Parts: sequence; C-alpha cells; structure tokens
Amino acid sequence: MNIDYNERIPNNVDLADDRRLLRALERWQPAYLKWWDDMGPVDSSDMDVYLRTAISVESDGWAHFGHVRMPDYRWGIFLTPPEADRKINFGAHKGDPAWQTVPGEYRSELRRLIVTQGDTEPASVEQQRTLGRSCPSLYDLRNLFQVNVEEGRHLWAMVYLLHAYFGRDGREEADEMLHRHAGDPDRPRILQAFNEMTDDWLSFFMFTFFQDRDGKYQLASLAESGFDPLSRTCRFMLTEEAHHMFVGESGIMRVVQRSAELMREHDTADIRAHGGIDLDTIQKFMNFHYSICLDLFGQEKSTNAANYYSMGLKGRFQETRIDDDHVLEDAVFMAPELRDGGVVMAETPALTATNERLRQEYAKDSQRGVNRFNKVLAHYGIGRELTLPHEAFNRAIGAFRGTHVTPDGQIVDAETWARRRGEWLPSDADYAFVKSLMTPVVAPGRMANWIAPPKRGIHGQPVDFDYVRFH
Ligand code: BYC
Ligand code: FE
Ligand code: FE
Repeated sequence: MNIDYNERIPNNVDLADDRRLLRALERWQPAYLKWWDDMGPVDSSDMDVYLRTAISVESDGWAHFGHVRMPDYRWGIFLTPPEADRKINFGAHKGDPAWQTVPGEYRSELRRLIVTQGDTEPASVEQQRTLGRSCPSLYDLRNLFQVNVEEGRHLWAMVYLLHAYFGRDGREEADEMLHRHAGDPDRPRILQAFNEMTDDWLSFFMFTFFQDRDGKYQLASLAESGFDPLSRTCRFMLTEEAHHMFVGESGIMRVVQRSAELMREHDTADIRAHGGIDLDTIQKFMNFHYSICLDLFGQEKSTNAANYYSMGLKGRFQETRIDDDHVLEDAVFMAPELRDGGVVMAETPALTATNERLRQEYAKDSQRGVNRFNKVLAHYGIGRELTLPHEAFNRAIGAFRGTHVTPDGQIVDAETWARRRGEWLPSDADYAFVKSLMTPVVAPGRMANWIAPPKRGIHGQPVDFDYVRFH
C-alpha cells in the first residue's frame, strides 16, 4: 500500500477511518512542528536535503529518496504488516494470542516502557541540534539530518501508540515528550545518556555507533512484545536504525583511517598539530560513550526487567531463537558482580538478569565494530588497537556504581580516579581541541581534514553529489 501524501499524517494504520484518533494526532502535530522548529536542527529550515522518506512498508518501497525542504518532511506512522495468528512467545502468557489491545493489568508498565522509549527519540534530536553548523561535508550533513528526521518519526511511532491505545493519560504523556528536554536541569530526559550534549562530530559518530546501537537492542526486545502494535511498530523502526548505526560505524572508521594516514605521513602518533584526531583522544571518546551506554541497559539484577518479561511485555534479543522454556522460572544466568574487591561472574536467576543478558549481546556487537576499526589501523601498519573499556568502568547504574574502575578493570581509590581520570575520559582540553577542528565544509565532495571521504555516496549517488542545497 502506498501512503497518500495528501493526508496530513501519512500512515498505514487506516488513520482516516478513526476520526477520534486522527483529531488527537492532528492536535499534537502543530506542537511537534513547533518543537522541531525550536529544538530541532538549527538553521535547517531553508535547506533542501536528499532524504529517504518512508512511503510504504513493503521491502522494496519503504525507502524513497529525493530532495526535501526540511520543514516539509512528512513524518508518518508505519507498522510492519500483522503476522497472522501471532502468539505471545514468552512469560506467564506464553502461547496465548498476542494482545491487540492493552492488557489492563499491565497498563502502567506498558505505558512506562513506551514513554521511556519515546523519550529518547526527541532527546537525540535535541542533543544533536547544533551539529549542522560544523559539518565535515555535505554528505555528513545529509546523514545527520536523515538520522534526525527518523528519530522524529520514532517519536511519532510511540506517540501513535499512546494516543491510539492509552486514552487521556496517553495524550498527556505525548505532550510531556515535547516538554522534557535533553540537559534541562528542571525537566531532563528520562535516561541519563540522553542529557549529554552532542556538539562535535566525533561525539556524533560515537553516539550513532554506541547509543543508536542501544536503540537497536532495546527495540529488538520490544519487537518481541506480546502487545502486538508495539511489536509491529518496533519492527519497522529497526529497519531505519540500521542506517543510524552505519553512520556511526562508517564515521568512526573514516576518522580512524584519516588519523592513520596522518600518522604514517608525519611518522608520529601526535597528529594534533597536523589537524588530525589522535588515537588517544578517539579512545577516550570511546570509553565515555561506551560506558554511558552500558548504563542504558539498567541494573544487572532488575525486578522491573523480570516483571516486564513475565508479563510478556519485553522479551530477550531474538527471543524465539533461544532454545529454552521462555518462562525462566528455574533458569540461571552468569552476571558480573563486585566481590572481595574484584569483579566476578556469578550465577543469578535468569529472570532478573534479562537487562544484563541484553547488555552482553550489545557488548559483543560493539566489539565486532571495534574489530573493524582495528583492521583499518592494521592495514596502515599502526601497531596499536582501540579497545572497549571494562564493563565496570565509569558506571553510574548497577553493581559498579560508586566504585572506581580503570578501563582495564582494576579497582582504584577515589584519589587515583580523580588524578588519572583525564587519561581515560575526555578532558575539557580534549573537547576544546576536537571542537577546534569543527569548521564547516560545504562544497560538494570536499571533506574536513580530520576525516577520510566515504567509500561511496548515498543511494547510488556520487560522493560529490549536492546532498544538501542551501537557499
Ligand atoms: N538512567 O530495574 P532497573 C534509543 C532506573 S535508545 C536513569 O535496572 P529497568 C535511541 C530505572 O528506571 C533505547 N535511570 O531498570 C538511541 C529504575 O527506576 P525505579 C531506549 C535509570 O526499568 C539513540 C531504577 O533505575 N529504549 O532508542 O529494568 C537515538 C532501577 O533500574 C537508568 C529503552 O530504554 C538509566 N540509564 O531498566 C535515539 C527501552 N537505568 O523503577 C533513540 C525501554 C535504570 O526504581 N526502557 N534506571 O523508579 C526499558 O526497558 C527500561 O526502562 C531500561 C531500564 C532498560 C532503560
Ligand atoms: Fe530511534
Ligand atoms: Fe536511531
């Protein structure tokens, strides 16, 4: 089915047939557009951007490309088509038909999950709002805006669920999504990593590599939900998430490549004077983003997570491919904990360890990406690797909160931590240096000096295509 672009809100959920819902969303839309204007990408309202817009959910038709004036982007509501006779695949209701309406006894837990997910989407747009002013190329500027409009659409996805299935308090929650803001001291975003500003492009690539990857794993868990509309909405969001992670991975890869080139060319690791980002700095940014993203998975042992699982609301990653009973009454899982001044793996009930299990999947996936960065370094003959810090490093949630742990997993006292912190995490001077490189490059095909060009352009276009047109 193709979406009718004459409708105010393109969708594949038969919105036109539900006047009450349509009116609710049409009331929310101006507030959303005002939020986009106030809190979205700065200076973008006069730009034509080569964007992918979802016009159908069919595999061959959901990605339509063309230049769009930014404010005219049409944020729509798309769910993957229903699966006939879908069942609840885990928890106490395993085997029952999937819910098509909100299960009354779990209403508040379900709403909380949807609100937490929804809150991150506009948060990321707010975090990234000033980046357009310092883009390293038109290609990158286009990718930033692509990510931003799709995160905006992800907010629409969650707001649709709130409006369609939760009545009055759902509408109130939808309004609140536009009232909390990233980094706002009075009304911050719900999860801490979404209150940090992303105002240089190294941070942006780290964000889309690490933080959007949390998005992938959380959405994949919610895609297992017994609440079918949530499942279907997350499945479609995941198709968009792949591009966000591509932006992060290829972005870091290009920075690493350029740094390696400069190291070879000048025969030094200290490439700052040559306008490159040294590997020490890249490593520190990686340490920071990875550790705050590990926090996003919640506590190692969580009764919230156990409840979400048993209720059938949030499953494990690729739940149906796991070979066990999907109820987890007696199962155990190995989770890290602090014991006798060290980090040890200990058996814990699997039901309360689903956050930890997901975090471990995420860690493996992150490591796969880091391995690819290290291949680039090896290719240039650089005898050094980038590494993910220890899981206990710089944690603010869970068993390691309040304990000072080095990137290689040694517990240290507060004094040592304070003294050496700047070796492990970006200092103000590091941020200032990275920001000093962030001067905009907007001629088609040109790249900032600190980043290599991409291997290819977007959707078959050349790298020097005019991905963004200014007026
Ligand atoms: N910050 O039982 P626990 C994305 C709270 S990213 C602050 O372990 P739970 C995207 C917790 O609320 C994906 N507070 O928590 C990426 C709880 O509070 P109460 C976003 C935190 O609920 C890039 C207490 O600590 N989606 O899409 O099992 C760009 C006990 O913790 C944090 C989701 O997160 C934290 N990091 O786990 C754009 C999915 N962690 O009950 C978009 C939905 C925990 O004591 N959310 N707390 O008051 C969830 O599934 C869960 O809320 C969490 C937390 C996994 C996040
Ligand atoms: Fe998203
Ligand atoms: Fe994303």
